[in-house]
Amino acid sequence: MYTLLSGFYQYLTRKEEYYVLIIGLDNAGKTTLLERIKSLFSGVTGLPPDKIAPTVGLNIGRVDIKSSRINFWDLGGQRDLRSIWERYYTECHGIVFVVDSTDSRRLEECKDTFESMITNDGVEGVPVLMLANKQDVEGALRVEEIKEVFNKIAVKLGARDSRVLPISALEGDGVREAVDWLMIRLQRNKMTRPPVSR
Ligand code: G3D
Ligand code: MG
Repeated sequence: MYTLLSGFYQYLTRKEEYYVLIIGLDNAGKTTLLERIKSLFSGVTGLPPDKIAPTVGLNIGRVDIKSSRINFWDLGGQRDLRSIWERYYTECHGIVFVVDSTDSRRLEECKDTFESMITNDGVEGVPVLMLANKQDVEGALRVEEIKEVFNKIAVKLGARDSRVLPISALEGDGVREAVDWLMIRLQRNKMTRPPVSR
């Protein structure tokens, strides 16, 4: 009887786990975004912005949404850390690429980084969400302007789901919508990249 009940309990509490990479150049706002997602979706207050140090290695955030668990991996963005990203490509279910919309000087570097990610065999078929961050800053590039730059390489995205959305990780604007978009795509892409069942 106990086995039966505990089996039933496990069935009810079973979660599908997904892994999502948060990548982008250093200073784009990846860790701020991760902390914002954690505070929005798990009720845990994230680190205050002045406590966020440049990421060396990996920050992990785990949030439960409905019957799914999403593990966000915030990978460091400094040039010499980017080579590590591809080790995670084959295991992830989705990718969030964060762009600093206030840094037009590094837009070209950002584009090259995006292109080398998107053309990597390991990410084939994985939904990609590009976030134009820091929209709260006056004079920041608008989504349309960011899209224009990246449209040139959009053909390389192939048939996968992709989108560019505006956010402010610092103030939280657009973050919920971004995660909602991602959730739907992860579910939709289940056949190609099945979640881990726990
Ligand atoms: P990273 O993890 O991609 O390297 P961080 O980036 O999350 O460490 O953020 C880098 C800097 O950008 C931080 O400022 C952070 O507060 C700021 N930032 C992140 N998101 C936003 C945003 O949406 N709006 C604004 N205005 N700033 C943002 P500091 O000054 O601490 O270096
Ligand atoms: Mg960081």
